[in-house]
Amino acid sequence: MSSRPLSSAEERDLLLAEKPRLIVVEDETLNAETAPADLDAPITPMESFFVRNNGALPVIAAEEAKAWTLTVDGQVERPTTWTLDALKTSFPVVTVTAVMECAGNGRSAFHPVTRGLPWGPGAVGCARWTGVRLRDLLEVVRPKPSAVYTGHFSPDTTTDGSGPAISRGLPMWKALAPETLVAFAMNDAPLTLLHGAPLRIVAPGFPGSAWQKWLSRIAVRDREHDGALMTETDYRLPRRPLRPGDPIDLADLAVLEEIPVKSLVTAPADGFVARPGERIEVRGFAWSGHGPVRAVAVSADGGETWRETELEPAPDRFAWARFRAAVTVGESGPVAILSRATDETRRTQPLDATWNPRGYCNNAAHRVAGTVGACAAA
Ligand SMILES: Nc1nc2c(c(=O)[nH]1)N[C@H]1C(S)=C(S)[C@@H](COP(=O)(O)O)O[C@H]1N2
Ligand SMILES: [Mo]
Repeated sequence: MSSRPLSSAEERDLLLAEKPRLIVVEDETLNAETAPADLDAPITPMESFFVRNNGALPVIAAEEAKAWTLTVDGQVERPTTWTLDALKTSFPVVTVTAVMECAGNGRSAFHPVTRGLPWGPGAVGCARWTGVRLRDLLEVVRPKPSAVYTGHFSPDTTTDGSGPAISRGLPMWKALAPETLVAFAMNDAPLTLLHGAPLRIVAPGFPGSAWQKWLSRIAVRDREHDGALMTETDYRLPRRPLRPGDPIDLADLAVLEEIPVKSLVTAPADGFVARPGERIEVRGFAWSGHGPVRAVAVSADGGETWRETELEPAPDRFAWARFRAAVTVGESGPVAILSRATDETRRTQPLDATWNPRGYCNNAAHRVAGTVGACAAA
């Protein structure tokens, strides 16, 4: 692979051209999130979709992209390499609508703060993803009985070029799930370089880290994958709650799989101003890696009282569901609006985040704060 990393200046230009409204969280490897108000559409437009790179963005020339191949090997009877065209013509092409959320989304709200990118609430989006089912490819290569996990490989490297930026995988049950894709399109357009063109994994319900971009090889493994950012504390949660400062026993950490139930208020925006007694519409989206969302409650008094919202069914199992509620604000002073979702497994968002050493999966009820005042009438 002759891809070279992009310089920071080139990365910034690319981001600005494709996504002018994103909020840059870190610009060495280009990481940028979306303001909640820009997530107020059932399908997040490309220009608003967050970007997360663990290493340097690879430059993939047009000829290289055209000649791209995907090899599936490892614990299989028939290792196979496909060209892009062969993938598109050999298997049914399917589209799923699904949320992709970075495992570190919301990390900045943990106390005490942990290492990792200080994401606010906007490292999440919901898109239409088109590709072929990973399980159709696996049917051709025929995994051996020893197969338990996949390992995914891409050409992007750490910024110092010392090794792969990330190489994650999936447990076999998820690799074989009907929603898991090797995708080449997003929102009905070819994937862009920022989102992993020519090929990426789409693993609905799993955190973004599992959605390997610039995918060139899948190795079927007889054990949990141990590639870059697959071991130690990376993308793992304690099986039992840990308090800040507790010693960490690596054996007590498990790889993140399903993302927890969560919701996001997309209107009103944080810092809103309302008139005394004004009736305002609260709306947003809710999702869960464990299955469909069943209910979303909102509070307009900082969590004292809650009411159910009107919930529209999500268009797909791992897509987000729209909620709306009308609330009447008080006569004056600060007002805090919260949303809290419950999924079909009866998992509910906590009011406070469950702390963990690397600040993953902060699914505390989302809170937006505003002010009621006569001055807002003008
Ligand atoms: N090759 C590669 N794939 C990757 C990453 C990466 O750095 N390199 N980052 C992962 C993480 S942590 C996330 S959250 C998603 C972000 O995808 P996006 O940039 O398309 O939003 O890609 C995942 N796939
Ligand atoms: Mo991520």
